[in-house]
Formats: sequence, C-alpha cells, structure tokens
Amino acid sequence: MSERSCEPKRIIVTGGAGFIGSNFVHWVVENQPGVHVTVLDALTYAGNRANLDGISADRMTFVHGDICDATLVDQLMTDADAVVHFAAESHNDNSITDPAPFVRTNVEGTFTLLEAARKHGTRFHHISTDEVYGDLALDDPARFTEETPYCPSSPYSSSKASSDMLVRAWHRTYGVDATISNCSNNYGPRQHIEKFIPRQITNILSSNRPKLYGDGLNVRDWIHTEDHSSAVWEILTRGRSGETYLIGADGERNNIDVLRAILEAMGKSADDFDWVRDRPGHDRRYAIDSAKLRRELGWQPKRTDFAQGLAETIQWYTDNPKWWRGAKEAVEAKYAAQGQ
Ligand code: NAD
Ligand code: TDX
Repeated sequence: MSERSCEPKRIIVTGGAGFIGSNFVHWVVENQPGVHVTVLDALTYAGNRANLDGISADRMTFVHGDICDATLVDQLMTDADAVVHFAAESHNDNSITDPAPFVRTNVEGTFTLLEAARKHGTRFHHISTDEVYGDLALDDPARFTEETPYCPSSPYSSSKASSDMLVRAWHRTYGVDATISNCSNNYGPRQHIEKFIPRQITNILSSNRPKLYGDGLNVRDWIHTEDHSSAVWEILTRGRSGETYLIGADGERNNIDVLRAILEAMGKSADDFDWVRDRPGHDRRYAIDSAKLRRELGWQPKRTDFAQGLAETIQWYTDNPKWWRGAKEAVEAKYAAQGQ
C-alpha cells in the first residue's frame, strides 16, 4: 500500500446539509477550485438546506434523497470520482431513546453506498467517530490510536462501529478503494442545538439555564470543524487505501470547564447552570492521538485557540437566531421529558 495522489474533480458528499458536512462543503468550495460537489442529504431534523446558502450552482448540486435509496445512490455514483460519507444519525441521547433510525441510516445506509462504490469503482471516504473505541478513565495516560480495540458504548457509537466494519470488509474482500477517519468532538457554526456547546449557548440566549449531565467531569477532545475538514481532504486525496486515520487537535477539556468558559464569555456567573440527570452509559473520557495523520500526511490543526473558536461560535448563534429559534422549544421539551 503506497501513498496515493488522488485528485477528484466530482465528489458526492452525503449528509452535506448537516453540521460537519456543510462545513466541509464550504471548505471544499473555498479551498479546492475546480472540484464540483453533489450533496446527497435526506434533510432529516438535523439537515438544513440553508446551511449551503451562498454556494453557486456551478460548484454544487443539491440532491434531496436518502442514502438507503439504492437506485438513487447507484445513479449518482455513475458520475462521481469519490464519495465522502458524512450522513448519519449523530446524537447519542436520541440513540438511547430510539435506536432504530441509527441502525437504518448508519448501517444500512453505509452498506448501500458501499455496494454502489464497489459496482462503479468509486473512491470511498468514510467519516466516523472516536466513540467506536469506548472510553478512557480520567487518570489513564493513554489516548486512542488506530490500534485501540473497538468497544462502543451507545446505540449511536455501536452503529458507527458497525459501519466502520463494513467499510473494512468491502475494502479487503472487494477491493473498494476506501479510507476511514475517526474524529473527536467537533464544534463551530451550524451545529444542531441538541449538542452540548450550542445547547448551552442558545439556552443562555433564550434566558434558560444551561444543563450539565452527571458530575460534569466527563472529558471530550474538542476540534474546530474547519480542522476536521482539512484533515478529511488530506486523507481523501493522499491517504493510503484501506487505512484508518484518527483526527484530533489535542483539545481535551472536561464539560464543566467548557460550560464555565461559555458562561464567562457570555457575561454570566460561573454557577449559573443546572445539574441534570446523567446520560445512561455516559462515556467518561475521549482522547485522540493523531500522530499517524500528522506523520504520514503532514496535517496540522490550525484552529487550536479554543477561547477564540468558542467566542466565534457564540457570536454565530447570537447573529443567527432565525437558524435555531424555531427548533429550540421542541428540543428543550424533549430533554425535559428525559429529566435533562
Ligand atoms: P448532523 O446530525 O449535524 O448531520 C447529519 C446529516 O445527515 C443531516 O444533514 C441529515 O439530514 C443527514 N442524513 C441523516 N440521515 C440521512 C439519510 N438516511 N440519508 C441522507 N442523509 C441523511 O451530524 P454531524 O454532527 O454533522 O456529523 C456528521 C458525521 O460526522 C457523522 O457521520 C458523525 O458520526 C460524524 N462525527 C461527528 C462528530 C461530532 O462531533 N459531531 C465527531 C466525529 C464524527
Ligand atoms: O445538555 C447537555 N449537557 C451535557 O452535560 C448535553 C447535550 C451534553 N452534555 C455532555 C455529554 C457529553 O459528555 O456534554 C458532552 C458532549 O455531549 P454531545 O454534544 O452530545 O456529544 P458526544 O455525546 O460527546 O458526541 C459527539 O461527539 C462524537 C457527537 O454528537 C457525535 O456525533 C460524535 O461522534
């Protein structure tokens, strides 16, 4: 297996109307002239066509459809050099209350895409998560590497782990030209308000008190979504076929510190929040060692100033109330019903 030099000109981005997918599409349009993107997105509750506003028709085509629709996927794949597969059900709490859509989209959807990639010989990059590795103790000096055994905890992470296994098998058995990246927690603009950082920012903007699960000491390894985008592009174009790359930016922080940083940046007192019921099976700590990606492909994160990235994210939600206000009441009602 040698390093490739792949220069795709026509790519399909599944889930391109969601948080990370839309940030990736904007990144490609801004940084990769000559590349045309076809977004395939079902516009579930998490997808928003407006996330792609401002992108001209000569750079992007939007297709409203489901990754489980084999006929549609097959047709789109006839005209693509590569697929970057972001589409997923992505929220752990939702997977605990209703796991069925997670198995359908994350497992069956990935299978459907792989079958089309096999038929058409399309380069396939699969977006996954560090959660497939389970969790680490707070005092464990270890971080996740590409060799860490899979040990997913939630219906969400087990469905992502399953999809990773399908990609590995389709590469080994059928020779699909596939790579996988497992990234840590993303933050930035256009993240759904069910997720931790935007939920707390929009709580404060709506005069609700932020909500912290359990003892607040769980650690997440934060990366700005722009750094995720640049890493995915490096792996898509230069990563070795059949390989997995972990993406992370050395951003370990516990939840209470992140919440207090949000409160402080928004002019609130450090104790102005509610403790709520913990998530069942709540992973304690995630931590990524991204040495392989940095060593092999020379990738470096650029947006590592967390205070700055957080301030910009707070500003984005402050400036775009129309983007989130319509969903806020229902999201909070759902959490309240769960005691969260
Ligand atoms: P998101 O929930 O914001 O967006 C998911 C997108 O997929 C939405 O636009 C939705 O409409 C679309 N979608 C869902 N089901 C679909 C289907 N059946 N067919 C077509 N489109 C469908 O998710 P996100 O946070 O942007 O995550 C994107 C990807 O990155 C996921 O694969 C997730 O597992 C992975 N990931 C996320 C994080 C994170 O911190 N959010 C970290 C690591 C990996
Ligand atoms: O209100 C909250 N209060 C709280 O304390 C919410 C919504 C979350 N939390 C905690 C739970 C986690 O420890 O904050 C942490 C982050 O929670 P989420 O934003 O739900 O993210 P997480 O469960 O860590 O998963 C995220 O990162 C990995 C993404 O949602 C996944 O798609 C990705 O794979």
